[in-house]
Amino acid sequence: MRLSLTTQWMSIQSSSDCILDVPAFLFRDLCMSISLLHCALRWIGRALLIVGLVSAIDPLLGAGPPNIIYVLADDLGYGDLGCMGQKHILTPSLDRMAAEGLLFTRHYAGGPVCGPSRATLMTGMSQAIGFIKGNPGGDWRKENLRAQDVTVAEKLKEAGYETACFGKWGLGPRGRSGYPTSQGFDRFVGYDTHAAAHNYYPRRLCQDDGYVELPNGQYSHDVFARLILEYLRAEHGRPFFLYVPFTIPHIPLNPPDLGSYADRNWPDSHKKYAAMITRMDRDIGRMLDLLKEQGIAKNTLVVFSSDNGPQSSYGKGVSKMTKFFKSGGPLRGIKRDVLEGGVRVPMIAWWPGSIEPGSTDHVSGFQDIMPTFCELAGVDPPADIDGVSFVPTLRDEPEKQERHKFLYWEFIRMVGDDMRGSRQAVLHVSENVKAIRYGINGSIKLFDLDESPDEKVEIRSPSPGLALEMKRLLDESRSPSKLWPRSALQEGWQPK
Ligand SMILES: [Ca+2]
Repeated sequence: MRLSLTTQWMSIQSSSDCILDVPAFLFRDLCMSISLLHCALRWIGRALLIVGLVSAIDPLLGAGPPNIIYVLADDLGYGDLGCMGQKHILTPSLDRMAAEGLLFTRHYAGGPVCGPSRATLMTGMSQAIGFIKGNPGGDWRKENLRAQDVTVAEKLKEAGYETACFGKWGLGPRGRSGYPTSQGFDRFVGYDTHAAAHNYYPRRLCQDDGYVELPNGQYSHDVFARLILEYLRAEHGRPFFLYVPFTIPHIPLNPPDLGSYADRNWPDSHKKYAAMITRMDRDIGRMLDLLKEQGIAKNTLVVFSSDNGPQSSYGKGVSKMTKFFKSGGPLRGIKRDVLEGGVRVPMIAWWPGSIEPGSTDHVSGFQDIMPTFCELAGVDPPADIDGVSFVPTLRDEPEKQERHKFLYWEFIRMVGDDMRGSRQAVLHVSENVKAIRYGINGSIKLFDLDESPDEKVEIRSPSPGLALEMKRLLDESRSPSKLWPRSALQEGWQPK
């Protein structure tokens, strides 16, 4: 963030209007004292003005914490937005958000599929140390967030925030410990499980601890979009945290209309996919406009990202559609892969007046959201997380930014998955080297992401030290788990 703080101090340090020429007349000493006093008063006045300005823009210095809105797309690829190089799908609002905000080009999802990715987002714990290492609902393993798991919503509540979640939750069904209202959210409207979210025209949605019936043919995404605007129009006596995990562009591809794509000479699925993303983009634009209209944009941080890479063709690997749109951008891999395309996602942070426009290649991940939001809210994050606050990056203070040593992801193959075999990956951040292993007894592939960002060309002769370090990280980063045991990473393993 190129905070005006820096600019103000620089202008003072470069100011020369207090340098005194000593007058050569009789009352020289008296005049000099007056001048010095005058100069001192001007300095004090400026200092007070600066403190006032700074406290108005910097939540850490007294103006109170900002509102925070976190919008999450579902299965949106690294290359699906115009600001990330997309040529066919129109995303004018997100492009504008990126132009006005800070675009993170090295941001990583918590995992290659919904469940662990969202668990990391909510808890600040990566897949290496987190409790949920695979998809919780709708699969063979139905574990969810436990009562003792601390979410970012709980921490922000502790800091005095109002909290709400509209969209797809996926970390615990109604009536269980993982459900949003048991995990720090005052309000929840949406799908409690992943499987439920696969129907875009549901008869009802969860609403707090009950249900709300929907009219026939109601597209659920439109409900969430309307709820956001209602929420922003309502009076909030306190700062708020609004978490919006949209279901777009996850399958099924069945939006209410094809928008501006109706006449394109594309397969139907392509038109629908593009129309879904543009619909979501339109609603994000309405949200940003309303924040400005309400006069709260300058005290609201909005973050946008996606929970994993683009979808597969469910049984046939990378789909023709994903190839057509180049949804992964320059990266190789899709959802369920630990290749870059499976886990690297766009992230935009927008906060007019506080975050200067630009882009950053700071290596960050979903686990960093917890400590970042906690820092902005003025509350300590849980001690046992492995996320790193990126507030210094938001403030354009890279010299103060703590770096990750490594990032870890894994995918345990589940029954019915189109991916063959389980896999792990680790990114050694300072070396920018990635290690990928299919099965814990498999050979390790090493990629230098500077030399081969699409992970097609392996490092030919890695130094023995680097090879050993990467193997050690793959072997030892992972915390023990009864539910997703290390043995499940073996080739051919089947759940009991
Ligand atoms: Ca997903």
